[in-house]
Amino acid sequence: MLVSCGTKKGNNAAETAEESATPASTLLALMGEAAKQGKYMVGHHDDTAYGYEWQYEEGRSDVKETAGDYPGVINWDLGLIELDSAKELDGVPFEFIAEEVAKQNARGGVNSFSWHLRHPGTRATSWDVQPPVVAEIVTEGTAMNDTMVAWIGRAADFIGSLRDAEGNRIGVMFRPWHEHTGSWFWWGKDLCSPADYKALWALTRKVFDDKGIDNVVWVYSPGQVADEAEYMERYPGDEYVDVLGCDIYHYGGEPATDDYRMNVNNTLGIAKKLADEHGKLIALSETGIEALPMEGWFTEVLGPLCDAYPITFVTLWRNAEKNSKHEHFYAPYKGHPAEKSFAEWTAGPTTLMASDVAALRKSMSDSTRTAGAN
Ligand code: BMA
Repeated sequence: MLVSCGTKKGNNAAETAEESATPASTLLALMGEAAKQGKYMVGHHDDTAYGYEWQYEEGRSDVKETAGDYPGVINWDLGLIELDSAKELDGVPFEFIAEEVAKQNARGGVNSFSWHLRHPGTRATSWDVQPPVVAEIVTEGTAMNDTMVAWIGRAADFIGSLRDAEGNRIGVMFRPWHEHTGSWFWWGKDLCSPADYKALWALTRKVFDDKGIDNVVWVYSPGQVADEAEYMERYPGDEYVDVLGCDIYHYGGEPATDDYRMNVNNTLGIAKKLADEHGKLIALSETGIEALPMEGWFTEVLGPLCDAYPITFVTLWRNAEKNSKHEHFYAPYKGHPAEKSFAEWTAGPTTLMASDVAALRKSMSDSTRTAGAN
């Protein structure tokens, strides 16, 4: 039997916005306003934790050192929180993440979370796809269901614990069960049925909702798709999702630039059409070209693609410290040849860095106050 989801109505961030403001509805309104103004936040994974040539140095950020400001969005990963680990899968301590989330929020920026969690059967990594396990996870009364309820609970507790200096919950994005249109993670398409995948989302939402977690904007992040049917085949439903994202990387270097353009154009085009129909926002939830072999990539490739769609954010993957993983970086670092293109793109009128997001928040709260005074 599939786990039936409890909460079908009333707790979607967009619906709640009309009733009473929550950290989630406030964040979603900010993201909607950005998209409405034809602007998008620029994101970077693990931005203030480490960079190409440093680790855990207060205030540092490869993005800030090349673009002049912190990113509009910092993405973090929850992988290993399920096992109660003190550090996530790339070694970033969860306590550090909670502090950095508050700092990013205080400077006006936004935070988001991905989750590369372990395989609940083998306890190996997300990339351990055998044996298939989602069908059992979503079947009530099974050991796997119990395990996953506990694991999701730990993720929910952490997200719910994120607070600003005044003790208020910080609104964040969460994009669980990502890239499921491929089969490299154990929740991928060849490892479970569409119904089981959707039930996994329902289970996730039920655990979060039962705990009263009200600070999550939910992002659906398939990989690139061929058509609308593929984008929607495993879509959990409008009541579970706020943003229609996609994770698409530029593989194959310069010769494959047109393929990357085609993939992004095709999937963002599909996401835009669906978002209009379903009343959702869209995003390029993960992207990048590893080690930036094209120095003009941001102004010539990524920027024009992002500018062509009403996305609310675009996130670049991490800058692994050079001795921890060889040439695995997606934003430039000081002195990298792509620095100029990155600085130009992020200084342009459509991109929002942390201080731009802060200004947008301020303009929204000013106009709310003005409206209230009238
Ligand atoms: C991948 C790589 C890995 C990393 C994982 C989770 O794309 O960056 O090195 O462990 O993401 O962050």
